[in-house]
Amino acid sequence: MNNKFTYQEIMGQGESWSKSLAEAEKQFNKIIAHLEKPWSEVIFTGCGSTHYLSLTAAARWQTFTRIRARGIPASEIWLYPDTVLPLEDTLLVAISRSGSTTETINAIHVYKERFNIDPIVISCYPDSEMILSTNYPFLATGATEKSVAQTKSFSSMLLMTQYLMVKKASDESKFANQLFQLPNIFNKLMERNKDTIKYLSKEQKFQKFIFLGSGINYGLACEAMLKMKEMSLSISEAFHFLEFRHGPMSMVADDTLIIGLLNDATQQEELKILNEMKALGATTLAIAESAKDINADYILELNSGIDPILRGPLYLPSLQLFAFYRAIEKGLNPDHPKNLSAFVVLGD
Ligand code: F1P
Repeated sequence: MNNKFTYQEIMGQGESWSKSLAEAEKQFNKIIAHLEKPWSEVIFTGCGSTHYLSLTAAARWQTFTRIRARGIPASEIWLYPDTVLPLEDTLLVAISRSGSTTETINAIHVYKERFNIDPIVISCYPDSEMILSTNYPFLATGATEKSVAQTKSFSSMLLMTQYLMVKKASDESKFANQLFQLPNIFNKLMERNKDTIKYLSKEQKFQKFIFLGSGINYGLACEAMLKMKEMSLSISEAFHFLEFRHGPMSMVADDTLIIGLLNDATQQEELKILNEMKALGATTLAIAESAKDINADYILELNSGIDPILRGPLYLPSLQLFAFYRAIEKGLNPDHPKNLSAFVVLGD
């Protein structure tokens, strides 16, 4: 297990988060003026995992700053700009672990042609084309990883977007203090939940994995779904909680594990769906701040004390580890996922 670099990267996230926050502090003065402009909208963009990161960041950004924000796949900006780019000046935040993905590079070109503005680029590689092409780089060099499937790079770059978001707050210090607590929470979180995750990953009856997340947690559910696909080649889907009733629940049977990423404020409504699916034969796993009043079959408790808008990175490591253990259980090598490369470069 320990010889797999994917495992080391998953378990090294606490350290990566510390490095990324320290790096953010050092870089922020270079982009603060750009960030402070009176943007009418912020668009986050990326591909694959970093598209799901964009969804995750946008939902938090709009909730926290009240400025309109969207997460859009880079290929949509590149090839269908009129369907997604507004007319007025918009801040683009391009997110790319490699900084070399063709679609995201092309989306940046379209944005610069249309608005004559540089995007903020969040990436792990300082010498990448995206970073070298902008005046507003925001690097997470401590989050580079060997694995193809993004783990600590994803959560660290999410942390970087939350760092920028908090800087927009009037009472910044309250939220900034919470952000800097996340690395210390990581180790206790993994210690508390790893046995449940390992046990479930060995359960052979589970052949379908459904990740449910709503509001600020939908993008995280999508990313957890992708990890399960990339690492373990399992049937894995992601839906908004209440959307699952409108057809997809037809898939539920006793081979189905439903993983619900619960929101504090709406968890009673979300638990209803988990309980209904239990009645149809599914097994349920809830991830929540507190296990209190939760009647799922299994629970991963965060117990963080961190505001919901900032605790997003804490939902991921357990689900990344779940996908990792499931891959090992199936005799696969999560360090080298089938069919995939670390990033996608398209020919002419
Ligand atoms: C984007 C990406 C990853 C995906 C796979 C291929 O890379 O699509 O999200 O998991 O590794 O590349 P990047 O633009 O974030 O480097």
